[in-house]
Amino acid sequence: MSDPLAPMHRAFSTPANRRATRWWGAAIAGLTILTGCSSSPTPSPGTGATTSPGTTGSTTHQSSSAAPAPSGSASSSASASVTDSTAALSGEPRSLTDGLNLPWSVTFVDSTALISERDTGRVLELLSDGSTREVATIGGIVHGGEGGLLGLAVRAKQLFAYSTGENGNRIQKFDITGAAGSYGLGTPTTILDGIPAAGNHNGGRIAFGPDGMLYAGVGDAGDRPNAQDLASLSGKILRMDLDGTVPTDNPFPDSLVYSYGHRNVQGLAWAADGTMFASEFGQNTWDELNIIVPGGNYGWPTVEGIAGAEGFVDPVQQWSPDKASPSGIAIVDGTVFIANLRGEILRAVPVADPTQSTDYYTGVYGRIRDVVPGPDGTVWFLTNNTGSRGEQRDGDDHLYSVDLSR
Ligand SMILES: [Ca+2]
Repeated sequence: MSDPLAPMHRAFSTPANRRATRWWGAAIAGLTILTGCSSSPTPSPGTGATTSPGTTGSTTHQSSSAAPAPSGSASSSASASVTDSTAALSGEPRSLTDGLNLPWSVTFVDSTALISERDTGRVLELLSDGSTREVATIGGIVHGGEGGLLGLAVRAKQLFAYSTGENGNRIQKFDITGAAGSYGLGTPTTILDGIPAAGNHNGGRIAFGPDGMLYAGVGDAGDRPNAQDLASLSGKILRMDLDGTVPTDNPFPDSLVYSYGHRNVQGLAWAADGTMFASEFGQNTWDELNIIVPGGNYGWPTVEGIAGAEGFVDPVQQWSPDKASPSGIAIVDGTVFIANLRGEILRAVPVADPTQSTDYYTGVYGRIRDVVPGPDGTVWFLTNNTGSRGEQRDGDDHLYSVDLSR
């Protein structure tokens, strides 16, 4: 723990990290193009400049700015040019179910969707007729503010849930009993407890990586310095085995910490090549989309957004919180989809060039909390208009499905 940089250097030399390293190299090459070639057909760099507004999607472009690169990562490859296209959403979203109360997360057991509700503590099952039934109510939840029942993830026939209990935030696992139409939960096993909790910044997203490990986005719980303290679980992305123990190949010995210097991470997803993405709420200036490398320091609270400061990994893209406030993310067909609350936008970012983005449905469906890969290549997303911050629309809240054009 005494030398945070040592694990970073070790991490950057691992095979798992070469993918990210290649991307950084490509980004640097792209920057050279942006800054050194006036005849480049790329749009003018700028944060959040909308170039082609439309009813279904508007494309924005942004400078990737000067990201500090891991040592030795410079590459002549320019594969991540800004000409890469984003998979497009097609047609109108269809409401799969409505009447949800502060839904927070959606995941699947076999082909059945399970939905968490933050304040009721319920896990719901989506039935084939579009109605929902209660699978279980998670016990021992301490409700208040942004705490409650948050992220869900399923592995085989076990449900993992991140919720706020009397000792702080915790991750529990449950055997899933029954079958579609009659799912239930067994008794809980708490695999991690005592994650600092607060009215705000509880993180709460959990997801399984391609390595089979469970990852959790944890907020700073309002105690900013903890994000830089490797002895604290606050302001981190954690990586654990399915029983909550530390994997032997985590970047810091005997520590669940996978990356640090985060303010509030509520979105985790992996590209087909294993590159890990995470969304993060900023304070007042910049919300972030980051590529996560093991042992990386993402800057909070020292810096926010693309700072170019030594020792910190910069986001690959940033947005003003009023145009974003990103919660869940999902990767489908080479595109990172980002659910945005305050910005009321479903945003699409190409994995091949994460400095670009396309906005969908701005203001149409209200606050968007989560997005997941749906069946058959569709994209599913949850609204979040119930509760004190939302402006309720008919039938809120909804789970929607939308097609991708191919
Ligand atoms: Ca950051």
